[in-house]
Amino acid sequence: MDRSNKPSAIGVGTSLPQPSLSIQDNVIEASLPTGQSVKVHLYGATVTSWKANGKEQLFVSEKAHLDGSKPIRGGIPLVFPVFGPPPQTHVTSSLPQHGFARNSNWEFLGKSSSEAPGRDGDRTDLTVKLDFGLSHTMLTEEFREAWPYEFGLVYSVTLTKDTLETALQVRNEGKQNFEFQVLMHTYLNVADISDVRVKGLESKTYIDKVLQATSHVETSSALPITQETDRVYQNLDPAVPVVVTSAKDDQPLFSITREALKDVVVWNPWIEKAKGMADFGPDEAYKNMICVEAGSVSGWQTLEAGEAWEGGQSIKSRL
Ligand code: TA6
Repeated sequence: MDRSNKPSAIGVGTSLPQPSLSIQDNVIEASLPTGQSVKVHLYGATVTSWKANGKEQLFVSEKAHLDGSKPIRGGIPLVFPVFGPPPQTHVTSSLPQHGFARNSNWEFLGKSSSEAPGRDGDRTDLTVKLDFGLSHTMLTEEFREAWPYEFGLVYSVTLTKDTLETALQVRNEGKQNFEFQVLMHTYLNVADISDVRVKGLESKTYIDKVLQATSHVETSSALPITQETDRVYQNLDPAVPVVVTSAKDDQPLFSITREALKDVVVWNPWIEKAKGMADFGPDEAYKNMICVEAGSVSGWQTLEAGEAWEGGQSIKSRL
């Protein structure tokens, strides 16, 4: 792992109380003096908790495997270098669904804190950034054989008073070009899926994986979720938020903006698929989650030897 880019701790004024950090059983937890916290499992560099306004913002299945035996069902699993079942005629063909990033052991590279101007401008708020690394030398032999490229990933999880940001840097450290897909498979926690609407998708083209991957154009300005939903919305302006709102008062629950990620997947397994996943529980939990997943999955990013790519998302909660 090229550690030259290891973040140096950015000193903040001693006037502000520092973020707290704990590392235990391969889980990194950080919290801000303003009460927000984030938890990341080194397995998959999977964010499994984001608390803000005193509430858990992410959904994690009660039956999720947290022992590294399989990808964690919930939080923010990281999808790389392929989204979905790998194409059988592609170099990723022998990788598992969604690639190897979410089922590999990452290393914690360090924490840095910084001050950001508060929303009302007259005070500074503390932020904390956690960096995680994965390189080809850290993969299992199975994964290395399945995708024989020299790469380096640095995944940054940044907690601020109002947002959670996740960003991935992909570096091609070898001599061969490679192509990849990437997605942040975010499971958002909602009180009642029947009250949820998703805005910012109107007039966008999407691939509907429930309808044999046929192409459609979104006509709804506030998409309800009333059945199994598995849609890849394509070529969105990353700066235009996708907003999860409450139907009863039209209040925003989550607002997601992206950088370099032009696709957004909306997924809810609904009743039958929820029952069919052994690690999804309780069965009724489909009512308390919606996946809104920022990604670059409609084609392939090509990275030439020595090149780097960066992309990420910023989620505002309970605005
Ligand atoms: O992002 C939606 C999706 O691709 C669905 O098709 C469903 O497969 C979901 O991901 C969960 O995939 P997983 O491999 O985590 O069971």
